[in-house]
Amino acid sequence: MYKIVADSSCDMNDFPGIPFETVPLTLSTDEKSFVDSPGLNVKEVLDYLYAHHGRSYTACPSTQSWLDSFEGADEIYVVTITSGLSGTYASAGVARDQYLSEHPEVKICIVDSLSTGPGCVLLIEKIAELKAAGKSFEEISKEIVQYQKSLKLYFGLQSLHNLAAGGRVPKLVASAIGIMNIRILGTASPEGTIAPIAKCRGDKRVLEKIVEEIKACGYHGGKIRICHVENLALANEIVSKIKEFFGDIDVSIIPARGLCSYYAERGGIILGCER
Ligand code: X90
Repeated sequence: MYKIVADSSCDMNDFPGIPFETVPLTLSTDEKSFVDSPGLNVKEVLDYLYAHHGRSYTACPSTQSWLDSFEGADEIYVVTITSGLSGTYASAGVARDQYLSEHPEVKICIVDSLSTGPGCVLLIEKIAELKAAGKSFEEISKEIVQYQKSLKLYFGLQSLHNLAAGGRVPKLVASAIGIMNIRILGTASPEGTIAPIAKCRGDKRVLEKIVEEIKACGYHGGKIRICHVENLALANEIVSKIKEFFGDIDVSIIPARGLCSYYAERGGIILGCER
C-alpha cells in the first residue's frame, strides 16, 4: 500500500481519494505550544500570538511523529517544506533512515519542495497522479524532482515580523514592510529561500504585480493553488485576473493552516503555479 505524508506547511488536511496524512510542526511561545494538527483553530492561535508580547517560534516535526506516519504503508512519499528555511526535511531524513533499518522492505522517497503551502499541494497531487498512471516508485522519485523544478511560488505579505524574528529574512528587508500599507511581493529562490521581488503599496498593487510575474515566468494556464491567511478577497481577485488572460484554469484556494499562517501572517497570500 502506498501513502503520501506531508508536514503541516502543506495547508491541506486531506485530498479526496488519496491516501494522505500530515505530520504537524509546532508553534510556541514561552508559555504555550500549539500543535499544527488538522483541528487547530488558526484564528484563535493568531489572536493569541498577536496579543502576546514575548517571543514566539516554531519547531519542525519530531522524528517520532514521522515514524508513526510511516506505519502501515510499504511505498511512502514524503513532501516537506523547503530545506532552505526549516529543519523539517532533515528530520524526515533521520526518520526515514531509522524506519528503513527496521523495515528494509519499505520504500521511502522524500521530496524537498523548496517551497511551502501551495507548492507542496501541487507536488502531492502530482505524486498521486503519477501513481494512478501506474508509474513505479523509481519513476515517480525521478519525475517528481523534475516537476518540482517546473513550479513557481509567489507570495504577498503584509508583515515579515515572524520571518525576520526567526532569522529567515534579513531584518533590513523586513523593516519597511507592514507600515504605511507596504507589502512585500516575493518568490522562492531555486534554493528554497525567500527572494524579495518588490515592495507594493496595498493589495491592489500586490494583485497587479503578482499577475505580471506569473505572466512573465512562463505560465501558460497550468494548475494554480493559492493559500491565504484571512484574505480570501485577494485570492479571489488574483484568480479572476488570471482567468481574464488564461481562461478557465484548474485553480483552488485554501485557507492556510498554522505554520504558514504564522509566517505569512494575517493578510498574507501564497501562490504556487505550474509553468
Ligand atoms: O520551525 C521550522 O522548522 C519551520 C520554519 C519555516 C519557515 C518559513 C515558512 C514560510 C511560510 C512564508 C512565505 C513563503 C516563503 C517560501 C519561500 C520558499 C510562508
